[in-house]
Amino acid sequence: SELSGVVEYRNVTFAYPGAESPVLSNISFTARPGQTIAIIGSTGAGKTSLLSLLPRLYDAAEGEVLLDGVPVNNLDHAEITKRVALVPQRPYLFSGTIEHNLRFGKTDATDQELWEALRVAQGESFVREKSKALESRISQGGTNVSGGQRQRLCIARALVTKPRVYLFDDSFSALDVATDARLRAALKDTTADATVIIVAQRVSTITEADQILVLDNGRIVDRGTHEELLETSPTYQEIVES
Ligand code: DGT
Ligand code: MG
Repeated sequence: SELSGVVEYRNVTFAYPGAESPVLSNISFTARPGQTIAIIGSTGAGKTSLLSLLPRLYDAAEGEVLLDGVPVNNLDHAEITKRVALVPQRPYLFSGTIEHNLRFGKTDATDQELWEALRVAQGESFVREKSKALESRISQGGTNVSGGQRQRLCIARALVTKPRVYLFDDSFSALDVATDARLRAALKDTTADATVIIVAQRVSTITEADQILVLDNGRIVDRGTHEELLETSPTYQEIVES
């Protein structure tokens, strides 16, 4: 339905298979359609691990991750990927054309839908500038596009699927500050009714989030808006100043 896309983590604790200690402890939060939830924290804090549990790259041993009230462990990958798009921290492209890469999650997308996704992802001009545009080939591993271009193509690929939930894992870090700002402004319109969870390095990327979760050593140590955290969270203040 129009209102779907509610994500809830309920007392989630997670250890990687074979590892002794958990990388996430007692994580609880809710993200609703129309909201942007940001996750910030130092390297190794557990941000990527946290995101990976929703599309079931891993399953949490304790607690529950729910999508529209249903534990994801009761959903298969097809049901989850219909509603959830993850833009991974290390975005990957397939060898093939740009078009093939953008249609990966929705093979029947029209060219118009691809261009619209590229417009939002700030990828329209560099694709248009290529002589074969959408039919340009991506070499294996995507080595003939820059890191920032690769990120934008992967964001566009997620947009093409029109998911209810977007997970952006540090997806804006390879972009210059101006492109980052333009992209987020365009995304704000396109994803207005969706649930957005953003992992970010730069505080400027997330100042407008409805809620920021400060992750430290696998735990949510503080939460609030940017203004609230500036007042209350020494960990957040440290990140802002770094
Ligand atoms: P980042 O991307 O460098 O800012 O760091 P985070 O916050 O995304 O951290 P994350 O979730 O990648 O890693 C958290 C901890 O989990 C860290 O101690 C490394 C460990 N870890 C990450 N991926 C794996 C994995 O696939 N297997 C095992 N055993 N440990 C992992
Ligand atoms: Mg990470």
